[in-house]
Amino acid sequence: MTPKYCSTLLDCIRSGLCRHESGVGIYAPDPGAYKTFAEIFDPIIESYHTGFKHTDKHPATCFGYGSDFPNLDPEQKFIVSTRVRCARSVEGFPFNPCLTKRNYKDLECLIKKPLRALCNEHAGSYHTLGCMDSDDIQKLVDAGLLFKGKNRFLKSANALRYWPTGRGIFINKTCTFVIWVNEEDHIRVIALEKGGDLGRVYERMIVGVESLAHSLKFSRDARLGNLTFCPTNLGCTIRASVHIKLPLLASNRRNFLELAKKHHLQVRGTLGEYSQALGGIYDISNKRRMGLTEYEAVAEMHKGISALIEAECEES
Ligand code: ADP
Ligand code: CIR
Repeated sequence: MTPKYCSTLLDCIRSGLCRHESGVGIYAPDPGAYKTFAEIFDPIIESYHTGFKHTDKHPATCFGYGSDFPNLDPEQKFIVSTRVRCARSVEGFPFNPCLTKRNYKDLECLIKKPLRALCNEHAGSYHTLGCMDSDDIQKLVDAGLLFKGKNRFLKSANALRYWPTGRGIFINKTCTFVIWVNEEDHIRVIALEKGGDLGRVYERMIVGVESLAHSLKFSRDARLGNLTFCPTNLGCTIRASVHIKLPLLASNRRNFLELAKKHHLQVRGTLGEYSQALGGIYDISNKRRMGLTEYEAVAEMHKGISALIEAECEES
């Protein structure tokens, strides 16, 4: 039987109430909240994921092949680095605000097991946040590999309880594949590297998440797809991003954002959401994740970034 967590509407909207600068301002404290409070979640989902109606059903998983996506910037003129991530929740566990200290420890233990089986370029080591040196933590955060501990939106959503219990990071030997454990979601699978080889990065992420799926059962809803804490990450959960410099295009911010929007792209600052574009480097990614497969989400990003680069070239 599915456990009942008795989350309230207040539990869902706490972050938006506390943080008026929120772009979304709502989280699901447990998977059931998406159904219990569908009246408030569904219009937000439809708006964020552009047109995914309450009558729509998210498609089955389809990763396709990374080799379909040629390098976005073979001459290395615009793209600093490329990153693709997806999120997974472990079936049978609620999301952050409802997790007990015991749950965090059990989840970490469960997730750590399949990490030992990762091999070849994915092989690496797991580090429990609570056992890490603060200098090492800072170095990983600065390198964009580790989550920033004190995210104000997560704090106000009651999602940082018992920190750092159960939180941690797996890193491969070349720092091109990492897994975050128990930050915003139970699991974030991330592949990244310098340059614009989106296909290669995407393939690395696929192999990683498929390896975990051999031993872990993930939470999935017939209509919403993969279940995540934040409604913006539901569905295929993919965020494929580039750190990119487009100085001419970005000099007219309105046109730049309009073109990004036309291609369903989201523009963030260099250090993530709500940060600044340091040295003119933007984080640009696909925005929507529902109603389209993993493959289609990455294809949308590939097409959009190609269009931005083309527009930048036309300006010169
Ligand atoms: P997410 O929701 O995907 O976890 P965030 O905006 O919180 O994204 O960013 C997480 C981290 O990933 C940040 O440190 C950010 O700088 C880094 N990051 C995002 N995209 C890229 C990229 N294309 N190349 C390198 N680092 C990236
Ligand atoms: C907010 O409401 O702004 C934060 N909770 C972050 C929401 C996720 N942002 C996004 O665009 N993917």
